[in-house]
Amino acid sequence: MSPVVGLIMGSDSDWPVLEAAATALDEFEVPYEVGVYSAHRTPQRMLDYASSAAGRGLRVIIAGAGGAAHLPGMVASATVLPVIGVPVPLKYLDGMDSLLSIVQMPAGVPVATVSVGGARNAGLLAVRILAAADEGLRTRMAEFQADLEKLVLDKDAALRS
Ligand code: RP5
Repeated sequence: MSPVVGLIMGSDSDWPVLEAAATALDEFEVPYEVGVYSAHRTPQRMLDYASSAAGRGLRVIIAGAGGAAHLPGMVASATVLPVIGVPVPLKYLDGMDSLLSIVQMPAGVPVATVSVGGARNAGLLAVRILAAADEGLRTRMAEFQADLEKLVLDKDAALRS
């Protein structure tokens, strides 16, 4: 199946964090593509990717980057697709630099920012965005949420017993 989610990152060093988004997409059998597109090191390649994404059939882009994390915002500026930004924590500043670089977008150019290192939620949010127009995915998301609830209730029961 052709990919509907673009899962991109500023460096291959971001992959250990971004992999959790891929796992979430796999769980819902959502086809995606993966790639490294650096806002600073390969700016034209990044812009080409963003501007061609919708035409190639992508429907959501997940973009992760760390430090001066300009990738999600720059991609959002060059596509009409929803962009989910994942702040990748690096060695210094505990990911605060990544978070603030991604979350503080100017009005008119939205990026849906998840928590620092929150790639799993980025994958799940991409599924929800797709599910808005896909009843099958909506059903599976409802089942996923029911499973989450059951997990908590089971733990609660175990604690009380
Ligand atoms: C950012 O610079 C990347 O997203 C990565 O988080 C960070 C460091 O990249 P490398 O020096 O590990 O390639 O653009």
